[in-house]
Amino acid sequence: VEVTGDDPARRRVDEALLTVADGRFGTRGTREEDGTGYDPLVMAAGVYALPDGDTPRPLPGPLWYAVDLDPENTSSERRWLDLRSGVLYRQGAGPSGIRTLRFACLARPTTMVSRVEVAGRLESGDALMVPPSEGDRAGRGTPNGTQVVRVVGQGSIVGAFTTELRDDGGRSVLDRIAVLAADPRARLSTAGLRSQLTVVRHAGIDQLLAEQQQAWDDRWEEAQVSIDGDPELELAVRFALFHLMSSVADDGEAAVGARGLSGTAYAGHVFWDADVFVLPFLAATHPTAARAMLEYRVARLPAAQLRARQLGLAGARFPWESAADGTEATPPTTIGLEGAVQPVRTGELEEHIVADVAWAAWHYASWSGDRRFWSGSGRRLLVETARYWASRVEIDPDGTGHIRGVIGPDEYHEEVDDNAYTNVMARWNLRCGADVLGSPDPEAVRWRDLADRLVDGYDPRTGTYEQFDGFWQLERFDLSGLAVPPVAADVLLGRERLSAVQVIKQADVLMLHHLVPDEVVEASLVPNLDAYLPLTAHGSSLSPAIHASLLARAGRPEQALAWLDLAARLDLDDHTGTTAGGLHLATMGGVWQALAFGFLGLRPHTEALGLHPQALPDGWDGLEVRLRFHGHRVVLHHRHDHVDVDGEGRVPLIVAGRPARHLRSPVRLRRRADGWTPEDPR
Ligand code: IFM
Repeated sequence: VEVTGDDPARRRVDEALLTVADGRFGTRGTREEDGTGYDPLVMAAGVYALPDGDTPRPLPGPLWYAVDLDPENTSSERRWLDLRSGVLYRQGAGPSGIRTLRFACLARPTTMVSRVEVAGRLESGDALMVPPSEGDRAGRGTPNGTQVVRVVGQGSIVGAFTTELRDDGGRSVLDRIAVLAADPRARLSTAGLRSQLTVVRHAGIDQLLAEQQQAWDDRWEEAQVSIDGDPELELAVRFALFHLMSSVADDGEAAVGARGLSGTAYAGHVFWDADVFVLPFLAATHPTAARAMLEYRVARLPAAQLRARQLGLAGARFPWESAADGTEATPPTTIGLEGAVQPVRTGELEEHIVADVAWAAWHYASWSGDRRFWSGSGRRLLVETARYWASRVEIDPDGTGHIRGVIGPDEYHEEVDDNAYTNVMARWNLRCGADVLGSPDPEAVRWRDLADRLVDGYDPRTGTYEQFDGFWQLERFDLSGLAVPPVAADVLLGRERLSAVQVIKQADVLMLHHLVPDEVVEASLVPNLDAYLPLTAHGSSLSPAIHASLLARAGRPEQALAWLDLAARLDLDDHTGTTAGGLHLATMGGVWQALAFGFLGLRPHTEALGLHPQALPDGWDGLEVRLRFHGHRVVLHHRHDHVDVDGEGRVPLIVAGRPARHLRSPVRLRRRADGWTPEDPR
């Protein structure tokens, strides 16, 4: 992915696009010498500064790559991010002929490498480790000749580096290896850092570069996606996958903020974006990373239990926005367009996050077959979230169950009753929790009964779910007269007006068809797509890719492709004008889901991989997706009239149809009038 020149209007966007990260630390693609007018950032996953007002914000780390260079003429220089190796290159066009490379070692996370090469002389003192502008919270020193910088907030980040300067035929080459460490809760010592530095210095840049290439080769081998016949989309998809892989650690706990490690928008907080949008790609391609994401939730279960108790409820109430300690991190207010202070009610009311966390645990366990997780901390997540809903559901005198006063995924309508998404996800959570507890358990019996009583707004006459109680009574509004979606309808119409009309921010009812297709009425996808798509502003970046996935499943490939194109290029083209604040990781996860869950119709069943291939867009020659199911490698190649399922081992498959066929890979499925049929078993 290449950027040419230095367009001041695109600068911050380009910095986000050119981020290099290793799952623990991210470094935006700011140049070595860039200062004022740019937005440089080194960011550590899940590490925050002291709360600024009510909100913890990411603690900026030391700018380990900075070099004291004369400002370069950047108007026609080239920078490119090599997605195959995770290396950011720069080739200047000015007299110094500057060339640089930079990467975050995937093979040795927390180790960073840079090389700067210019005509003329550099001094080793030109290599800087610049503390972020955090005043007295940052310190620097040079114990034993190693430059060390420490930044302290709620947590802390320390960095140390070593440099090597040489002359290469009149050109100075400045190599630098830096190591960083972070702790979300404590002040770190630098002792471990120095020994790590000794080891990586001994390895040297060339070996680190070779390891980097190998580590990325291995990751792509597991996760590659190819779209034959549409190279532009293929590159955009790979760009998304690259950043998903870069943004999530694969051991310990992975706090995955809405913008990953590429920017500070949404204050680095963890939303359902992580559990529902990002996690599925990792569960299917690099399960240890998905597991680390769940460990983040598991470690914050006590905080969620405490919140439920404080609300007079049982179980666990996860925060809508989560930071280091697992308490609610949503800012209570924001400044609106006219400068007025507006309340933010999502932290109080967007409760579906509880079921979203449960769904992530179930989904990961189903894809990976990780039984230890499922019977240990996964079980605890499922049970405590179900317990929450059991205490939250109100039973009316007529025996029906209700969840009142919530915000659903459509945040344009606040404090609504019986939001279909929340109720159906709660119902799914109660049933799944009951399955985990087992039948003779009286609590499980009660949960099943509550689940059966919960209303879901389904109308069998129309085949649609009412998004919340009273939604169909709201004024009908012609969105097409306002602007072409995606559009921030709240900005154009104002919150008050929006709350009174049938305009929705993002997939809400339709998220059910996407996440829990067995929990909604069969064949209700099309009526709900037809009902809700015209009302959807796509004011959230989470929306387009999910619609692409559902349109593919509804057999409308060209319409699906239009939304997929938009989602895949959302950051590359800065469609929402917000990429400067960081990449939209949820959208990127949604892009993969549109291909895997949409066009290939994949879904995990307890013991088998579900497969329901859909029609591909005419312009594609084929779609190849690689993944793992229950530890076995699977390669799916869809070519319009047939699908090959290969890989290692004999993976059990359930191929959709009436009746569904139980098969094992490797197999070629041929499209016939009566559905997908195995061809000459191999
Ligand atoms: O989680 C999303 C939400 O669904 C819409 N507003 C932005 C959040 C963070 O991406």
